[in-house]
Amino acid sequence: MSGLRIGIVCHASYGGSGVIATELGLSLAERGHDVHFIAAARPPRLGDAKNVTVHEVGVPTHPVLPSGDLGLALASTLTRLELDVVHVHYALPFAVSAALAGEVLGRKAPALVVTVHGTDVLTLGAEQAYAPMVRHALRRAQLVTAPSKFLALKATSLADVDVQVLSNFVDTTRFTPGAPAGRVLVHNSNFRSVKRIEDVLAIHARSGADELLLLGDGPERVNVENVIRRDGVRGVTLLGECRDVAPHLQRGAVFLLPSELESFGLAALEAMSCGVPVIASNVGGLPEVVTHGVNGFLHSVGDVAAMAASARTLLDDAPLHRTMSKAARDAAVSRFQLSPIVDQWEAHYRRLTRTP
Ligand code: GMT
Repeated sequence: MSGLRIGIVCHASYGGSGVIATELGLSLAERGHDVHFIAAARPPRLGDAKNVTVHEVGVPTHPVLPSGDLGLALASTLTRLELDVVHVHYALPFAVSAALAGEVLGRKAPALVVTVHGTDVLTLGAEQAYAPMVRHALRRAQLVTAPSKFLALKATSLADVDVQVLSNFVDTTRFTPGAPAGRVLVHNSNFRSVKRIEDVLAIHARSGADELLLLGDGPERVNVENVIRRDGVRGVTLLGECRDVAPHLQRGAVFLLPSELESFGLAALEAMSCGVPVIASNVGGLPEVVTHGVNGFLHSVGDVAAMAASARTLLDDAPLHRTMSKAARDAAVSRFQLSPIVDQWEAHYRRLTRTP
């Protein structure tokens, strides 16, 4: 079967949407497709992969347009690439750019696939300033997907379109169980306020853990450092952004994700694949990933006392930890493995381009 020319549009970030887009594109390239990444910069998890083409979208500025316009520059790039399929990860601004490029190209337009990921439809995309454009773009797409039932419902109510659930996934051959380094807690995020990292610190302080590994970086970093100093929180290691997070996850006994909201929680899934049970908030799509009492614990947002008590239980009760660790790994392998989910993507692209 001939390979397709597939464009993947994503944020060049360590965030979950960029990770999923990158892993999907790399898998498609391994399967013989001609994969083009279109982004503001090279997505970090691509590393030095040579079997894909990266188009870094330049955004010219001018005194009359001081911050430039990524959305328009991206749309222009898309008109030049002669793609069969363009798959955008994030509605805003990418789906809008791709819809605009499609209007320019007319009958030569590639099939448009939009995967919404979170803030793009939950908050930012629902703002009056952007909602009409997001709605228009979702309606123009041949396929709109969301990684969880929770987000699919939200996207449907925003745009009144059919949204299919196609789950996020994890490479269970790379994210494998390691040797936990003792009473170690781990958290991995883009350090935005929605992640409630102060709760992560408070859970650590009350749990009796020896160490907390903080992976990632973002706007809350300075605040986190200040709280650590102010409250004398001990045993915290700030690792910053890491391209390969698996070795750090493998050191953990428990993964913490006490977010205000998550449409899915890819960071939790990567930890589960490493056999690390998760303690998270009972919100959004997290209950579709973590099963309370089986492979982790879910508590109300902000219930630091309950989360700390669950962490202490897992640190102190070795047989329970072993059972939950195995259940976490089993869930990742049985429900979220990369290959069968990439099969589903491929089938959608083939159907939309009507190639044999
Ligand atoms: O939308 C965001 O807030 C950022 C986005 C990202 O790029 O990481 O995160 C969302 O997409 C991830 C991948 O699907 C999900 O794992 C995250 O749960 C989701 N974040 C939120 O819903 C806050």
